[in-house]
Amino acid sequence: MANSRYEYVKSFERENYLLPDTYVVIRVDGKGFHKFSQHYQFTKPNDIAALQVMNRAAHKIMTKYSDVMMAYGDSDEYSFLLRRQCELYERREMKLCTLFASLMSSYYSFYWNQAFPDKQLEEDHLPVFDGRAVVYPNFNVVRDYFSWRQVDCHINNLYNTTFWNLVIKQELTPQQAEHKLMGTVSSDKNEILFQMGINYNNEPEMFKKGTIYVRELKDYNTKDESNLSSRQKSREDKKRKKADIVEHHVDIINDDAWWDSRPWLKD
Ligand SMILES: Nc1nc2c(ncn2[C@@H]2O[C@H](COP(=O)(O)OP(=O)(O)O)[C@@H](O)[C@H]2O)c(=O)[nH]1
Ligand SMILES: [Mg+2]
Repeated sequence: MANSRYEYVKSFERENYLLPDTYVVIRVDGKGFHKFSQHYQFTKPNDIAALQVMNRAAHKIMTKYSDVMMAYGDSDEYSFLLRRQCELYERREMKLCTLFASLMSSYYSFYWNQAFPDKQLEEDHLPVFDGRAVVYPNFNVVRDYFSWRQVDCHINNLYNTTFWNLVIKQELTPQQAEHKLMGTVSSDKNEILFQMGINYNNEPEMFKKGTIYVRELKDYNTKDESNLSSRQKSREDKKRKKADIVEHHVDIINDDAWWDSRPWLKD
């Protein structure tokens, strides 16, 4: 109903347009997954099938949105890197955050049903995700952002692996295990694991490194898209849509070659 006397209420709406020409990272995080994972009896410390549900949801989001150049996830969170010149929804922050959080919630539920046909989702224990967007001014900070998330994954996983092995294998109470780990550094935890016959290095890469999805462009020439015609822009978008989205479980913190061989992430 156009021009009704009520239409003035629209003028109360406010919108934040994410700064142009900056890298956007949207991070989604499961709400109350500590409880969620207990309720559905996730394997401790890592539930492969549940992590794969996260991964499939993130991969699906990347296939739908060609502006997402890479994604990194572990535990109940995923970070999506939108290319610098992304114009999705005019870079409206609320639109993007709510969209990505809903996509994650819906796809997670969908793939959950496939992965766990005999663990029906219950109305009081549904998977829901929040979302936030941050803009970064240059690619060094973007790299540091992903390093930050991967370090977090490593620290949490080393702690959780040690903690749950103390509880499950050594039959310590959670309080005793927590006490034993208090004030320990990484090498102490490695040693405690070693004494239980576990070499942390041999733990699955997905647990230690998290999951990285990259849109792998072929025959890429560095381009500044701001100078392209709309036809050329849509041709570039077609290439992004056609590109393979490849899963990795590698160290992206120190590997300059890994980043340098994917210059399109920067452009
Ligand atoms: N057992 C188990 N728990 C997990 C797994 N992935 C995530 N979680 C739980 O989810 C929590 C996620 O952390 P965080 O987002 O900080 O907590 P939240 O506020 O409860 O969602 C972890 O602390 C774990 O309790 C898993 O693979 N196995
Ligand atoms: Mg959470």
